[in-house]
Amino acid sequence: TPPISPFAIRFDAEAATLSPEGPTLERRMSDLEGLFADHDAWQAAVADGDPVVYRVQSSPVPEADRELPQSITTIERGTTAGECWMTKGHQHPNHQGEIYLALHGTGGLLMFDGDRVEWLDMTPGTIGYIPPGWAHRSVNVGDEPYSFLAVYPGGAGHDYGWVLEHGMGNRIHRTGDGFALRPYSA
Ligand code: S6P
Ligand code: ZN
Repeated sequence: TPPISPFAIRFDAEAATLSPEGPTLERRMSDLEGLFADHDAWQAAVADGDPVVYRVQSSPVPEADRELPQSITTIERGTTAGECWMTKGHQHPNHQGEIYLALHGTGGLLMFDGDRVEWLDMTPGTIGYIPPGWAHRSVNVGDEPYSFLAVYPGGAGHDYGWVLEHGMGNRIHRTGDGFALRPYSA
């Protein structure tokens, strides 16, 4: 891909939009196979309307080496057998860092390096730093949609298989008065 020319991107934190717009991705429940602990509950949700769990809107900066793309992810509020709705989660194959800026709602950033687990509370204004080598997943633990801006190296890539193989160390469950982190096997 040839490098692109400088241009301005309009960032509307209130509306959680970037313009001009690049590609938009919609992830439905059926796209999250094998990620929730309760497979039957996941399957039932797919059969019952296959809801959109999250959307990712990108700016037109290409996902190519040395570029610095951005995207805004919005995760709907919901649970599947008590587990909070979340992104698939991925590892960057060539271990590059990334930042997230929380915009709306109440979320969290779950990170796992295959050994250690870290959780960051994400409320509007929080920048979460994802160091190289840490798989990352975003979780909506609040009562409204949770949105955040991501800025990441264009050549970082997305390894989703890593998460299917290794998990994310913890699962996030809704409780009576909030949420709880539970070991992955539970
Ligand atoms: C890309 C960055 C985000 C996620 C997005 C969706 O490096 O981390 O743009 O792609 O939040 O999550 P996922 O796990 O489905 O890619
Ligand atoms: Zn990433």
